Amino acid sequence: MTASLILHGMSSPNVTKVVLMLEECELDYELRHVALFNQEQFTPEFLRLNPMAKVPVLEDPLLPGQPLAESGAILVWLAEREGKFLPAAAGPRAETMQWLMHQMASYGPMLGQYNHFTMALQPGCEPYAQGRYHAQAARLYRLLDDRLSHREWLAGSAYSIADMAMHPWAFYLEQHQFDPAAHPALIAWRSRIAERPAVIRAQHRIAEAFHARIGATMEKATRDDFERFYGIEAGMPPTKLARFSD
Ligand SMILES: N[C@@H](CCC(=O)N[C@@H](CS)C(=O)NCC(=O)O)C(=O)O
Repeated sequence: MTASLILHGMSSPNVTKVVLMLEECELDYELRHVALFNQEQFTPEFLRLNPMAKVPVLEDPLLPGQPLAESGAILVWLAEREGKFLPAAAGPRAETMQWLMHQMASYGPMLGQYNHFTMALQPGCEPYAQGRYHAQAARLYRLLDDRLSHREWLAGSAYSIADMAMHPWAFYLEQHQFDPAAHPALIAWRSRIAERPAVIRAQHRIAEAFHARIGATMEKATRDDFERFYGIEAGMPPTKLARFSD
C-alpha cells in the first residue's frame, strides 16, 4: 500500500519536529532518506522538490504538485489540515505562532550555528564566533527555562506545534555544555513530551528509516562532502574541522 504523505529528510531536529506532528495526527506517511553527506539535496530531482536544497520537504496529495519545505510552514499546514495542535481562539493562536516563529528564527539558527562553531570546528579556532554563539545559546536556554517555570506548555493551555518545533532542539542543552540542573523547568517539559506515545513512535520511525542509512553515508563521506555539507566553499581560508585531525 502506498503511504499518502511522503516526508523527505534525515534525523535532524527540523525533520524530527514534523515526524512528531505526523505521529500526533496519526497520519499515514512514508519517510524517505535524503543523504545530505552524499549531497543528494543538490540533485536535480531533489531541487525540483525544494530549490533551497534543504530537508524537510513534505509531499501531500492535498497539495498536488506543491511540495512543501520549511519545517514551521509544514507544521502550520498540518495543524490547519487536521484542525489540531494550533488553537482556534485568536489569543492562544497568536501566542503559539509567536513561539513557533521564535523557534524558527532564533533557536534553530542560533543553536545550529553553535553546533558549527563548537562541534564541527576544532576548539579555539574562532573565539569570537564560539563566544558569540555560546552567549546566544545561554540566553535562549535561560528564556526557555524561565518561560516553562510557571507553565506546562510553551503557548496556550495545551501541547502545540510550538512545543513540537522546540522539543528536538532542546536536546542540545547538554551537548552544548549547559548544566541541566540549572534548567529544571526545561528538563521537566522535555521529559513530559518525551513520554508521549506519539513521540516514542516518532523516535522508532526515525531510527528505522534513517539511522543505519545516515551511518553508512557518513562513513563513506569524504572531506569534500563534509565541506560542502558545512557550506565551506572553494577559496575560503582553510578550516580545521573537528572530524579531521589536521
Ligand atoms: N529553516 C529550515 C532549515 C532546514 C535545514 O537547515 N535543513 C538542514 C538539515 S536540518 C539541511 O537540509 N541541510 C542541508 C544543506 O544545507 O545542504 C527548516 O526549518 O526547514
